[in-house]
Amino acid sequence: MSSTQEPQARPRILSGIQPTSDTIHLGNYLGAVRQWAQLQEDFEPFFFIANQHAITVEHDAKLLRERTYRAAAQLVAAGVDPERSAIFVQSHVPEHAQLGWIMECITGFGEARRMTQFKDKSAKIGEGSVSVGLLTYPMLMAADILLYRPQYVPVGEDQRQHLELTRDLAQRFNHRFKKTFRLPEAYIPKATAKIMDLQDPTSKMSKSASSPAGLIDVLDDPKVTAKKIRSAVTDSGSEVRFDEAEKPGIANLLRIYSALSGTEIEALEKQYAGKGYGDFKKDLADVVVEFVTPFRDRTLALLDDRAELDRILAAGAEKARAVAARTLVDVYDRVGFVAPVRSADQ
Ligand code: ATP
Ligand code: LTN
Repeated sequence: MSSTQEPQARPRILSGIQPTSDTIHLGNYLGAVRQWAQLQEDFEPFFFIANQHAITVEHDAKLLRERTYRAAAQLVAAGVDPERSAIFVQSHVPEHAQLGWIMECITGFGEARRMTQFKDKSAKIGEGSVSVGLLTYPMLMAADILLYRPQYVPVGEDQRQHLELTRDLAQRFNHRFKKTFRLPEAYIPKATAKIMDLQDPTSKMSKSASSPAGLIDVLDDPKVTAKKIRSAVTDSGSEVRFDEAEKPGIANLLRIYSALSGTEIEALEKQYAGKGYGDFKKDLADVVVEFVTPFRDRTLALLDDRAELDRILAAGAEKARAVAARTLVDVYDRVGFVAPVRSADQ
């Protein structure tokens, strides 16, 4: 049996996060990272910090290094257990870039240009100014995924198109050469796929939000966070009811409340029947502070021990390379690359 067809003890999952901010926001946490911690129970997990993706746009080297550590610390603080999950840095596993090249060579130029994220970003800064890396980013992402042959890829809704491309490329490769890759599925939790901005509940919460008041940064001072919740935009009327169309602000707050407290939205509606928005937001602020305070403390403690973070990342890269290197040997063979012979064997 060839190495990529070995049976897996537990089905794998894989996901990545870009180290492009000092702290993850509540959308990243509820939409992605929290699932990672939950899924590690039943799957064999690989989670990485996508530092090679982070240089597709202009960046500051010192900040990138610091944010890489911050991302690692936040994953561990969020409950991703380094004993159970491989937590690693993308550039520590060179097979990502190596398979990325092969993915680029089986992708059409027009196909790459049509990706929504590329179109949006190049429209914003102009096609002449965007890097070629931004164009080929989805092929690197396909390589990130296919190297590990995961069953699921937990991401937010905005990554669905990249997952579709990954499946297309896997199929194309399997068809053109030999069945090598498993077709991965996106794992997108319905309830928290999109957490909205607190000041503009029709846009998703994002680090590039127009106003910082709409964004809950998980490492912010909990007092600031509580204030942002209390001043979140609500809707006309005074009833705490889940109505996405009429009451997008309250619906978003109910989602956050339910996700963090584990109480069903219907039960929350009952609990707040006859009470106003003020009481509701005050209680939600307490719930959010109860979550962010220990999260922040754990993250800051981890950031104080860089040697421990280095150790976690080295162990993660070792686990990841063991899998990635085997896949790449098969891929190289199937595309017709001559295997290198060590001089000692000659
Ligand atoms: P941003 O929009 O803040 O720039 P991003 O998508 O670039 O976020 P990443 O750090 O690359 O941020 O994403 C980490 C994960 O968080 C991804 O799986 C993404 O889909 C998810 N995510 C980002 N924003 C939200 C949101 N508002 N609601 C739910 N999930 C989100
Ligand atoms: N493109 C993703 C980050 C990312 C990723 C991946 C996610 C890079 N490679 C592989 C899942 C699997 C983003 O911007 N959120």
